[in-house]
Amino acid sequence: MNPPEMTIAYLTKDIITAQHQGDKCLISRISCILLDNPGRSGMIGQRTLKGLPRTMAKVALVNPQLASSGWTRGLRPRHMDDLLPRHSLTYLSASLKAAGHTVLLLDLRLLSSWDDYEAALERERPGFVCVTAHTSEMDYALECFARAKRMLPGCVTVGGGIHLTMDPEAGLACGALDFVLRGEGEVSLPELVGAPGQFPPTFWGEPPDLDRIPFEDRELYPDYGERVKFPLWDLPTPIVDVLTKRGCPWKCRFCCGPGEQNLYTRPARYDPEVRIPTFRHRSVPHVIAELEQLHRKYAIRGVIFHDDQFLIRKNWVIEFCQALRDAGFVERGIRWWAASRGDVICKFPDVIERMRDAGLQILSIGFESFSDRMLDWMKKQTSRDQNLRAAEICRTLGIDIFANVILGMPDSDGEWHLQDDLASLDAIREIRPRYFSPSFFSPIPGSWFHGWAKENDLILGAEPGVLGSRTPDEMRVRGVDYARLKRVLADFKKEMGYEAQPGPSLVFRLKRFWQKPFAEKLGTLKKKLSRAGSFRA
Ligand code: B12
Ligand code: SF4
Repeated sequence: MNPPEMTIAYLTKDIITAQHQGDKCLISRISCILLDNPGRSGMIGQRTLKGLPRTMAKVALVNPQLASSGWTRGLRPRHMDDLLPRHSLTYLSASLKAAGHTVLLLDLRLLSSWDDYEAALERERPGFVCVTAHTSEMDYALECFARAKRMLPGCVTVGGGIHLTMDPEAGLACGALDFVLRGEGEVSLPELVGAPGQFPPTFWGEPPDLDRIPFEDRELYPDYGERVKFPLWDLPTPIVDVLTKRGCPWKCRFCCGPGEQNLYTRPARYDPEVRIPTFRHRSVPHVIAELEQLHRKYAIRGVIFHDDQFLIRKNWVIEFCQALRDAGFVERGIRWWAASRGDVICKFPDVIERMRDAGLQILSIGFESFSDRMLDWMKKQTSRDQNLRAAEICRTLGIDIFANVILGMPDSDGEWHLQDDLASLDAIREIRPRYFSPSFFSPIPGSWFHGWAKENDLILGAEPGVLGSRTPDEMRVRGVDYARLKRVLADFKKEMGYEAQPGPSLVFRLKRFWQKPFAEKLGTLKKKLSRAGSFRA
């Protein structure tokens, strides 16, 4: 046997033994080796993955993220929405590659126009065009399917993600979409790509064991090593964002949480037609193994744990903090960001302290409101008092607060009361969080409020780009004086010094400019000067 064949033989033997003995960590380590050696993964994938793919295909994974970003914005990111790789696609890519398929990324943020998208399809001629979609991006996702079918009539189109999971018809009705995979895709998408004839137009993906799927294929974004250097908040760079679990057990009425409980589900044992939530954690060693790999590859110093809620199971968090220490991350000064809630912080201040000791620097808190009446109406299951105490706990522990507040929400009588928003801003004035993230209420499809607002005819226009997002700029429901609210918010931000948009620092931008090849530098300079009106080519 020559050395590469030997590696395959050993890996095959090891993976079978590991599967036999249920050794999840070994399987995930082997998955990493497979990802690091894509040439090998196809062969092993074919022999070991469940569902044995029959046809190897070229699969285009499409991110239609133009609603929160824009054409080419991913090339020179100014904001998190321009910057971060899409987890759904990096996870799906890893599983497709492990099954032997070839993957191609079409992220609209990295392209310049629809012509560019079509040219890439024409050039690459993928057999499958798979598009992910949040609500806010649905129009762009439909356009991606339509153009793919027009350019390559023989290609198979597949849609997935939260919006299509909640409403597959919204996609199928366009006539350019062949399959909607509802729920999670790591197990079932490679199977569909291997044998599309065996699947109906709409079906549920099999929820994966999170410790048995390969780590995210971050190199799907060829410049990932550069992306991690982008500064976010005050975390030390390089920064990666990582997920440790799927799902959230709370049911806040403004949130698409019930939609997520639809997304991360499995069939009930008593009736396979009924879907029930499967809230799942990755094991601590599995997350640590991924962090170690990221540290080896990118020398990471900052981590964003992008779970909806970081502290759900206390014992998991305690074990995780200890594991970070044991693995040397605390010693190396790795600092991190995570999200939590007022009630949870009050209930477990000791765990928050352990998190701080293990490197937690910024805690994003979903305060949402400081009016008990509004918190009850939102079914947030927290109180004004808990929110204030949670802030105090963080202040005492020296943890920076990232404060989330919803403004412009009508009360149960359908009326909006400015005093509720003023009460929230007063509390923020008192807390003085390091970061302030206000949003304007949106009855986002999938949330309880969407049904309520529709019933009460409160929705102002239903464009997915507007309803699917919460940025504090759009008019979304009747009865809110948005002009006044915007003025109040602008004055408040100015008074508190929050008005500057978080973006890359001047030093970072200069450094990035300096690293460019000479011709590109010249092009950028010309563009800047012509924008300023002082340059004529
Ligand atoms: C992390 C995160 C972000 C990050 C994104 C980081 C990144 N690198 O991708 C940031 C902070 C940038 C972000 C921004 C926003 N977000 Co966000 N975000 C999340 C969060 C917490 C996790 C998403 C995630 O990565 N999950 C893990 C991956 C693996 O799961 P997944 O995306 O569901 O993908 C799986 C399946 O859906 C399926 N699948 C997905 N796509 C496809 C495609 C095909 C073809 C197939 C077959 C399968 C498939 O397979 C995947 C693997 O199993 C979710 C909540 C949640 N728990 O899902 C909210 C969530 C997705 N965000 C939401 C919102 C509203 C936003 C914003 C619009 C907020 C705003 N500014 O107003 C923006 C804009 C987002 C956009 N692109 O349009 C909503 C979306 C609701 C909706 N109906 O659309 C969610 C559900 C939160 C909520 N509960 O309300 N977000
Ligand atoms: S707002 Fe946060 S805690 Fe509430 S359901 Fe959504 S993700 Fe869960």
